[in-house]
Amino acid sequence: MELTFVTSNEGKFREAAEIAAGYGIKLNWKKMKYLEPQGSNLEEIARLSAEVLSRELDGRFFLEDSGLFVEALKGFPGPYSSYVFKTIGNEGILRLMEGVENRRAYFLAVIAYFDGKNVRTFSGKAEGEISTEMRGSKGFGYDPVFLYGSKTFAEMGGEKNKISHRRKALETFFSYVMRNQG
Ligand code: ITT
Repeated sequence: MELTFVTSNEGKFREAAEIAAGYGIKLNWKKMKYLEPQGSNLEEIARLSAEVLSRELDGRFFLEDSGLFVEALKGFPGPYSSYVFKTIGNEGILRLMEGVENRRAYFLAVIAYFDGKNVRTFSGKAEGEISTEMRGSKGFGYDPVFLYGSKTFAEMGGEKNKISHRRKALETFFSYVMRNQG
């Protein structure tokens, strides 16, 4: 089976392609930016993005909206994760967290799949903590500041792909498409 993943983010595509291969699914990369409506939750944003994009693209596709939610920052950057990463970046997150004791955070990934007719969403979560310094050089985005146990995602490499938010969302999604489209 082949599926099309619409994303401008190479890290997201690389991880998803590896997970898909384990299901015997070939992922095609539609590398493009699309309009992301403002919204307070990722599910709503992912769903609306897919609905708008479905009028522009031919056939089935999926996209994924993800974000980092820091408890002590009341869920920031959350839906603004992409913008915050491009502006203040990991250094900015560490600075905002200076002297903060509660370091709990989670990553959330929401996949929106357009099956040619309707949009369906699937989500996955990974819980961890914000580190006190950047560590590791693998992965992408916020990986160097996201501690999962004793390692950051950027120190884990391939292990991240076994337990991540993206992994969990994709597992539910792939099981669904295999069940429903053979
Ligand atoms: P597309 O919308 O084109 O797919 P994007 O990078 O803008 O790409 P998002 O809008 O979903 O993606 O923004 C998510 C932000 O969170 C972005 O800055 C990512 O780098 C970061 N992010 C998402 N998943 C991550 C992960 O597994 N590890 C580290 N950072 C991640």
